Amino acid sequence: MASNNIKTTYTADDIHVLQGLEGVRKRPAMYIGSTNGTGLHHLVWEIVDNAVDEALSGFGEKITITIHKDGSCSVQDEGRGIPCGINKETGRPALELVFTELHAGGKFNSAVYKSAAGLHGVGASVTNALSVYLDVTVFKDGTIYHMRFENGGHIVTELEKIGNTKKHGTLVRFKPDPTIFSTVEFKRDIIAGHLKESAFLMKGVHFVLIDERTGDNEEFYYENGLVEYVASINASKSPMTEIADFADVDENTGISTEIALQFCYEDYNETILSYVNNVRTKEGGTHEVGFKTGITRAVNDFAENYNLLHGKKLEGNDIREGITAVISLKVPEKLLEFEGQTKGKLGTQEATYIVQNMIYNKFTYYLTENRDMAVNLIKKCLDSQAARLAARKAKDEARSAKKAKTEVILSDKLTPAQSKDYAKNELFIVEGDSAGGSAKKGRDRLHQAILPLRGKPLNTDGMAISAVLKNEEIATIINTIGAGFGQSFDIEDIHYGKIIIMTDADTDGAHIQTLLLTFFYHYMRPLITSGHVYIAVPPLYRVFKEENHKMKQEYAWDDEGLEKAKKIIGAGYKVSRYKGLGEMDAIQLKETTMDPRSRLLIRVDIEDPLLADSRVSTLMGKDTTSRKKWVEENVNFNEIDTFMKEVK
Ligand code: 1YM
Repeated sequence: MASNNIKTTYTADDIHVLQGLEGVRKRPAMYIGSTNGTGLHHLVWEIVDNAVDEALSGFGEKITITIHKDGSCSVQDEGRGIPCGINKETGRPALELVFTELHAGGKFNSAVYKSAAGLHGVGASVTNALSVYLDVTVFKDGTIYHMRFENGGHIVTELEKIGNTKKHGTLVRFKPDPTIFSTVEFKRDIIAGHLKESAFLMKGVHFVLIDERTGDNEEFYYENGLVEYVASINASKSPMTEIADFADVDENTGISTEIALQFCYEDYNETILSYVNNVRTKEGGTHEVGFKTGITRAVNDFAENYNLLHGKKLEGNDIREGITAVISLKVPEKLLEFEGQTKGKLGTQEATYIVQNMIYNKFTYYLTENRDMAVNLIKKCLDSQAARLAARKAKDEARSAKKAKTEVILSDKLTPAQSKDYAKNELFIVEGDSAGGSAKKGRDRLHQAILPLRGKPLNTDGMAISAVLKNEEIATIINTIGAGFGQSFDIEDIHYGKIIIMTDADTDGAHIQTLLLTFFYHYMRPLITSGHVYIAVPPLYRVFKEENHKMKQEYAWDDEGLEKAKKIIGAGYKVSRYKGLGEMDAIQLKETTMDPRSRLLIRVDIEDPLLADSRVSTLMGKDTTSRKKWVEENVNFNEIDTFMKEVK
């Protein structure tokens, strides 16, 4: 090895390490989910997670993320600094292991609560493997240490001491590899959203975001954590209660629980967000089960004690109408168990009774202390129950009426599918009559139905249901989907497995998408949460050439695809750029946007209700300039929005 710390030879150990990181480069999606914008931002989360774990262990109150002009990103914390001593087992510095061994962070560190371990977290070495450079500076024990990797984790500067300091903490700067990712542009909004969520969950920790590209700085800091989280989700609703906040630590297991909740009028949805060690448990799990049981028992017992039920019992659904709750658990690593398709469901059995007992006791006390509010709440639950029973009755009657007649009357605007196999059927909601016409001709008659929209559907945000229903477009959509709306919406009754919104790739099209999504979000939320709503992505380009009287053609969805298509078609190609769906004939529309074998669909997946709600208010509020600005800045048709998952 050369004396200037630049590594020139490789040992057997290095080869072993490089094999690990090489594997990450060969199959990046296995480690970070995808190589699009979502995957790109995973690189940031891996580094931020380590800084967050350190803060969670009680070291450092400020984490700074900087997006630099050269396309790199840095994360700095004020913790103890990654250990720089030699690891006995391997003879190499712990810091080196953290950035070169897969899962090393989780394996070697001693944090009791680990944010990402056992979940999606794969470790800082993955960020290193997928970067053109990664530079680490550690401030620890009076010394500044430094190490640098390039080209997917090759050491170019061994761990070295470069100076003295009074500071302590870790600074990691890395630049994503453009040969791996389809985009290497960090999105400030996405990083800000992630940091804001972390700040809500970690009260007292400052998260600073600096965007050197624009000079914008932002700080996320919440003294009251979950309470402010609930307040921000409910910002545009009408609360019926104050925000209640409960916390407890179970001495036997070390599991700590914090819950903030609030009930609102005029909202039939329940919004329950749960987290374990600061990671969202999207599929719920034992803690959510415990929460629901505890709340149901507390309300029923209280109501019974005060003779408010007259022999009736309230169901959980009746009680939870209009609730917003954030549940945050800290579970020691040895008790962590995750289940479910995406490992987003807590399996730890102990969490059920711990959360159930905690919320039962504390919520009962809370009801007793706030008796007027409690009586109001129970009235509201009884109203919900009455409405639910009435809706059920109406539906049963409608069902038997339906059986008597053979066909339901459907709008004459709808071109229905022939099949009655609802799960396989697809409803295309299409912008404009002309595209609607092509879609009608190009569809698969058996399984695809077309509903053209004239003009824009209604902005339903904050609107009374009676007014919403008066709108013809909305009424037609409700009728066509066939499963009711609001309280009486029943996902079991939907007539289509996929509801596909097909609009032009422009600002107006984006606006129509969000108007429809707002409507679904407020009145048919399970349609979105169970993954039935999609957005069709029409191609932006057609590349073609006539050769020996035959037309050769390729479609492209983005600039990268365009270059590929040009190569495939070869010299003499022509390119046409589509401005709207109307420019495509029926065959082109079928080939590019409707045929399941070749189309590109985005599944709408609103993961973060906070983002979803703020997105809805930004877009649907009266202020049209901010709406236009938001759409222009955030809806990039050349790229897949991270709100949504790309599916074929
Ligand atoms: C900007 C990224 O990685 N901070 C960080 C990481 C570690 C520690 C402190 C740390 C952990 C422990 C002891 C411990 C990590 N250390 C390791 C390992 N920020 C960032 N700050 N001392 C320091 O848990 O015992 C992995 S992460 F494995 F080396 F201990």
